[in-house]
Amino acid sequence: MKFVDEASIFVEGGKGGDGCLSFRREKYIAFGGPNGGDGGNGGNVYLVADYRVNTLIDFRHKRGFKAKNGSPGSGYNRTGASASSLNIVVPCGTLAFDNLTDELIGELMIDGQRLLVAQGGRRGLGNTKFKSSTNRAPRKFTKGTAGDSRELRLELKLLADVGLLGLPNVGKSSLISVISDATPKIADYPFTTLYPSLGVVKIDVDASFVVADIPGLIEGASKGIGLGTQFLKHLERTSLLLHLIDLAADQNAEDLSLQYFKVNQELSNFSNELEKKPRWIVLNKKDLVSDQHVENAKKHFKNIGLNMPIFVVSSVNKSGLRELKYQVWEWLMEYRQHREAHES
Ligand SMILES: Nc1nc2c(ncn2[C@@H]2O[C@H](COP(=O)(O)OP(=O)(O)OP(=O)(O)O)[C@@H](O)[C@H]2O)c(=O)[nH]1
Ligand SMILES: [Mg+2]
Repeated sequence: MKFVDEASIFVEGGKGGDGCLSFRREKYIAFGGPNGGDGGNGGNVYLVADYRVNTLIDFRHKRGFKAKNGSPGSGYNRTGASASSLNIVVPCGTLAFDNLTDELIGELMIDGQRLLVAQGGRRGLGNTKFKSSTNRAPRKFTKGTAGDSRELRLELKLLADVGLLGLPNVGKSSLISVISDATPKIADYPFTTLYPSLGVVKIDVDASFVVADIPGLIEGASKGIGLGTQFLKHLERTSLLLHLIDLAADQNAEDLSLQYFKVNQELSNFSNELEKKPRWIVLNKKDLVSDQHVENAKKHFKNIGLNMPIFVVSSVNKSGLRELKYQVWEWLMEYRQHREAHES
């Protein structure tokens, strides 16, 4: 299964409406002057960022986008209507390139941001516009011009604050489904998630953060085993990683850290920078194991010297989620303040 984080589409602005050639024809007026109106402008094509869209997958089915043409001008100096713009919705974090020249046309990072990708054609002028003192009955008018057209390559880098990481089946999608508005597929088999997706975690009316759920990693992923590590690039811009461990997968607390080390190895093969990113351990599926097992697991993770905060949750009976959400939020606020202070 190919991971869709790239799409190529064809965009074309609408044609400008033609100007009109027309003269006044009225009884008893021998030489009614020109009255041909201008055409209307062709529609522009824009890309518009929308945080509710997560992938470029829809562009596999629809590739061509053409804005409407401007209407032609008509007699009695009537101007043709300009065509409305065509808005193509893309996820936040989309980069748009000209496919022929490879030039970066622009990036759409913020919800609602718009990028002009094909200008509509210009209106043609009616013959009225060519009237002058020396030519009172011009037969000249112009046609509307064609709209710009080009092939775009869209690339998506998800813009998430927090990335979920872990072996398949540990409960990444379950976690994002109970802390955010995301509704991913969840099932009791590996590789349920085939594409990264985003969820918005609401803390308050104007306080929220974005979490990315990605497919599970297995040993050898950096060599292409399983779904590979290609989607790890979507975690590059996150600030914090939550590394999920399935408490119920091993009877022995010592074996649980293998889940950590396997994924960590793939991460470090992929990128040093990603491996060094702040990371917290989230022990999931607490409802399936004894309190003793949880205690042993916590102790074990502390003993091996990872020096990371450890959280214990259950996505099924929703325990530990509130604390996790608020701690992440507080950490992010501090991190952002720190970064802003650094940048200014
Ligand atoms: N009992 C229990 N089951 C859980 C919990 N979290 C997840 N599960 C179950 O574990 C299985 C895998 O969950 P997913 O959320 O699909 O796991 P994932 O990590 O997204 O898996 P991939 O997408 O394949 O990498 C499902 O059957 C879930 O119902 C939990 O806290 N408790
Ligand atoms: Mg999943």
